[in-house]
Amino acid sequence: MIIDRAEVIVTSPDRNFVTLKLTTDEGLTGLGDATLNGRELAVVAYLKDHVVPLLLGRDAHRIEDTWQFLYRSAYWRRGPVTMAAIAAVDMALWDIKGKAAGMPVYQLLGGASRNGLLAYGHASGKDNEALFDSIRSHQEQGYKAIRVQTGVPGLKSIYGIASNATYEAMEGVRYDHEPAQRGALPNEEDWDTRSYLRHVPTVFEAVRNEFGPELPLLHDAHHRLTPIQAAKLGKSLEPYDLFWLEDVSPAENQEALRLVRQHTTTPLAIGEIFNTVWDYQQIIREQLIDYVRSAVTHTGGISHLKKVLDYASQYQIKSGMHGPTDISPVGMAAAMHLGLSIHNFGIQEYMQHGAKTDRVFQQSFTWEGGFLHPGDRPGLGVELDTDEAGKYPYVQAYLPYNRLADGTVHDW
Ligand code: EZ4
Ligand code: CO
Repeated sequence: MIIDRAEVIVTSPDRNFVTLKLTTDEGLTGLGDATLNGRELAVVAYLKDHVVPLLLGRDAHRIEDTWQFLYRSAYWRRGPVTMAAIAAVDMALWDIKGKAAGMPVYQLLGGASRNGLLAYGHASGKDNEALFDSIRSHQEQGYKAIRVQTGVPGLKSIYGIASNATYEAMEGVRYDHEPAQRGALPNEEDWDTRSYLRHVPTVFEAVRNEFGPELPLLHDAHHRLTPIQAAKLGKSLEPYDLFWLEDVSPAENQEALRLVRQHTTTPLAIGEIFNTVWDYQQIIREQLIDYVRSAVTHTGGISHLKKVLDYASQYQIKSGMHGPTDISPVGMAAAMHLGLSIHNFGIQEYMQHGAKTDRVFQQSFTWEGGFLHPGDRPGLGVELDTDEAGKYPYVQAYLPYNRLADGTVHDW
């Protein structure tokens, strides 16, 4: 079975998505997600100019060989653009293999290790009242685990809070929350670490008082803290029994997690911006984290992320795959097939896409009682409606960035 056609489809129904579509000489198609938020067109060029020409005529069944060929023959290894491009090829080939076998991809990965995937949603509010409403509305939708982000007194707009601008851009769709904003320039947000560190524990205390001890709660510090600040936050949140504290410090310094770990028993999750197993080498071996945050889309596909998670499983470290709105329905489906099959599944982030996105990507997953399941259609179970996709051309959009009160650029 030969790869006969390879198309890169860019569409922006509610936000930008990049999808690779492979077609075999037997007429089977496979989809792969290559969306890299705010840098989408770099991956499009990488695929179109340098990968598509290499794929045509290759054996569609040779997934591992194709992965190794693309990774090693580039010479320039790793990096978000390269690994998103390879991820898309890998996903599309798994999709094709599933269709050829007449089986959902999770069956090819070893079969189901559980009945469904516990998923968490994003609750947010600029103050506690708005946050509580958002938590309640998530519980009404069935969520059994909830990420909590709030405004910080004195800061205008910060990461993780659904804004009115977002609602307007999304034409009323409740995205809670979509950080990329359409426009020619990135939005500037403000940041103050001391206010944040003072405020967050009070929010979790209020949430525990209102919602009780059972509800699993998560929080994302989004790379903003130094190791000692991160340690302090982990410690101050211990009474509120978090499911995890995410991205406490900039993730490229793996050693920083040693210091954090020495000071707190709050579970740590990291890795949404990692691309390969090498980014995890030290923090997995030294057991410095509890959850692996990589998305299939940004870590070289199902084949590579499975290797990372198998490595993590030797240390009782579990999956917590990234599932924001910038992971397309194809990338989400890939995460669900992988998550259902591995033994060390932890939790799946699930934010829900808008109605237009769901019309472009026809999906077969189910979401019931707080649990996801990829469904039993052969392959990944997602088809792309090219007519619908064609209605929504690419729109420039950027992630925001941060400045401190004195004007210094800070981590976002
Ligand atoms: O900011 O996906 O845990 N989720 C996150 C996300 C990221 C976006 C970046 O594209 O941190 O909201
Ligand atoms: Co995050």
